[in-house]
Amino acid sequence: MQRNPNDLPQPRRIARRTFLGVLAAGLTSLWWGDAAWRAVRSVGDGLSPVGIPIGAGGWRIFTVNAPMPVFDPRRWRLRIEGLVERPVELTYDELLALPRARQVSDFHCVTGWSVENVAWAGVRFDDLLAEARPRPEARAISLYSAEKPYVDSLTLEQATAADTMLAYEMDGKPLRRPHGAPARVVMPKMYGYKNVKWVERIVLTREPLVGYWEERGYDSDAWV
Ligand SMILES: Nc1nc2c(c(=O)[nH]1)N[C@H]1C(S)=C(S)[C@@H](COP(=O)(O)O)O[C@H]1N2
Ligand SMILES: [Mo]
Repeated sequence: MQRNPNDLPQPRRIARRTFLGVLAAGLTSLWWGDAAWRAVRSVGDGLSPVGIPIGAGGWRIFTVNAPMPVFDPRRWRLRIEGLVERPVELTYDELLALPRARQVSDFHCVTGWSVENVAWAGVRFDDLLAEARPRPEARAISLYSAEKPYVDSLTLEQATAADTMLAYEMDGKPLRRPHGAPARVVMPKMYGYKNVKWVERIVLTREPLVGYWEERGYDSDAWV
């Protein structure tokens, strides 16, 4: 039986003191430091996403395991493996060299907030996967985050649907750390939890795997 996401406990309101503290720290770059993440974790119940209601344009920053991954352009690699003829490992420059796609789309979190008209640039999944040559039996991809153990999946049909990409730019700038630098999934027709941040490994599989939040009760049928 599939549960209705609305039956799940909603994220608790961040306590006023914590909120003011985070807000004050937000005025400095220190805000993205580990202290803020300890504050965030202290209000989370571990059962529902905790979003930090700060960021331009109504974004809330979601994370399940502090501290957020740090992107080092020289060491970063994106692995593509599983049911493929040729597993590949891309550097950041190699990712940027793939055919570039752009789109403007809305973003919806299942907990009820949205951001409209986000400008993204990135790579379409058919271009991204082409070099690895998916085998005919591959029907889905698992998208593993550098933020462990976050993972989710898309069928190949969903991954190659219009407006779906692995994005490396948001609103004209390289993706920032809290939004998943250097690369995140953007699938505007599905809820935010499918939009895995800090993607570092893509595995081709026969069946879509049950994602992090799906294991905790959200619907695998994540269409908005
Ligand atoms: N690695 C990782 N990716 C993630 C999440 C997360 O906690 N960790 N949260 C998801 C959820 S529930 C939402 S709504 C969006 C939020 O994106 P944002 O943090 O850029 O606002 O990221 C998604 N991707
Ligand atoms: Mo979400």
